[in-house]
Amino acid sequence: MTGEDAEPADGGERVVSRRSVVAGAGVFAFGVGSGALLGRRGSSVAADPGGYDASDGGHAGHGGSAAAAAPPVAHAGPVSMGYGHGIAPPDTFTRQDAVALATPPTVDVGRRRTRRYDLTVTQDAVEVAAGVTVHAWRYGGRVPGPVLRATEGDRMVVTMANRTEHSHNVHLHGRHDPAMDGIEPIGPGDTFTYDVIAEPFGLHPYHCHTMPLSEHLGRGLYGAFIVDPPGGRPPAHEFVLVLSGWDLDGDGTDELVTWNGIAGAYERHPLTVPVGERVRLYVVNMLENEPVASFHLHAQTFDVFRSGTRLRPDEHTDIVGLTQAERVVVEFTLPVRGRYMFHPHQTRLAEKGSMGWIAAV
Ligand SMILES: [Cu+2]
Repeated sequence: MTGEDAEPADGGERVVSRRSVVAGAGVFAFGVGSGALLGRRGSSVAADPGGYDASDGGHAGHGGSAAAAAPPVAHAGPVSMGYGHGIAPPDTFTRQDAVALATPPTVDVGRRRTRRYDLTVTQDAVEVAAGVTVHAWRYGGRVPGPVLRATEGDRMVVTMANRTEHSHNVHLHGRHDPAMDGIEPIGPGDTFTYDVIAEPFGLHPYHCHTMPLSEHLGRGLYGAFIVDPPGGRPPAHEFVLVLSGWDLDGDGTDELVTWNGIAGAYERHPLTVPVGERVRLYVVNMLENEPVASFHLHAQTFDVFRSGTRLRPDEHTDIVGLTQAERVVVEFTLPVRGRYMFHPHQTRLAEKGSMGWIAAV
């Protein structure tokens, strides 16, 4: 994302449109207020034992063959995959899809400019785990929505065209004119443009703020908003991880808990980084139905920058708690080749699809 008026190029639309096609005829319709999000349960969980091979640190797969015999997920409960959770992503979900969802746009820091973002809202059938399709509301054709990124002081022009039959809006966290706070509903077919200055630097969420909020967030209207400090941050391999859930049956509990919207995304397709180089994760908790979650990394400790709003770490640990809408920037290096597990330490949540790997290669 460079140049004046740069667009948020993230490849997300290509990724999700393919998943929508896959959803196909198995989708069940449901009305607003009925609660249930679910399409159907799939007929198989076709695990990919080769989802991670060249750099698995010497371990033999991560449970792929065991999962091949697993029953359909979503309501079946966790299935043993050795040290995985047994919730498989859609069969069509590729490594490229997983990386695209986690990769933030790059921003050339240091000079003020205007950045424009398109957060058109659509209602789409989206396969979020193998054989599990939901009726999602999406910003920019993906869940989470596109990663908004700017340098502190940039002008951000965010256009939301509402292509659904329900009102929505875009509420940015951070600091701005209250007239641009995104709490006024934007009706079906209408368009609204938010015009704000990006501040303060840090990591913020954005989300729909239309009633009932639980449904508008639960159906997928949220995303990450990175504001870089004027001088930037040190070079690093950067990934965005948004934790959220899917309440498939409308009971107020998430049957699936996901990083970047897809159950098992990073168990099937580990994020890879070079040994010994700085890694920076932008971690946002958008779980709507859980009061608290966390980010825990195995086999290494990390610096925590709470909300990313200061340049000195607040703590050094291997787990950081995250209440609702709370977020952290974490930084670490992985000095030894191998796979490093990550998950919420609320293991009940990890077992619902939010176990993942970072592989140092
Ligand atoms: Cu909404």
